[in-house]
Amino acid sequence: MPDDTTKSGETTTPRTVITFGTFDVLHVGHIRILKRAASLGDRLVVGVSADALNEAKKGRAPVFSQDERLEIIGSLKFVDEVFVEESLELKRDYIVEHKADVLAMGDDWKGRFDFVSDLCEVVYFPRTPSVSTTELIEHIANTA
Ligand code: C2G
Repeated sequence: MPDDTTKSGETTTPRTVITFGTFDVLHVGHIRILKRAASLGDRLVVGVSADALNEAKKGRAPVFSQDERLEIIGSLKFVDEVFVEESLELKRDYIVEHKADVLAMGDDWKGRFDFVSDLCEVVYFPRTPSVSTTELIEHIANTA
């Protein structure tokens, strides 16, 4: 879809949604949050956490490297662009750089990004209960 065209085919500035995550061992919770985020606009840009940031956030290396997670998320039909999220402190820069109109996150981050609401809309979606990468890793470790 040409950059200056919205889903309805009008030539106005497409509404850009941005979201962030590690998206390691991709599961239905990740898919649902990405689909919901995409439904808020015309294009979805996803900041995929760098391996180093993930170690800082979760105290362990991700199962899939940042390049693999970038490839996985970038191949999803409702994702238009991916980039590496190097730091949790660069939200304002990433929003400006990608001309985001909306920041969408799961509600486990509720309120944490309200500080950018002068730049864009901030939306928190309910997390998908009872599925998480950490639980999946433990389950696989226990049943392998
Ligand atoms: N998520 C969800 N339901 C789950 C698990 C995750 O809706 N069962 C959502 C999270 O709320 C988040 C996104 O999926 O919006 C990615 O989750 P993670 O991969 O765990 O990433 P996280 O550590 O939350 O990184 O700058 C913000 C961070 O990069 C977010």
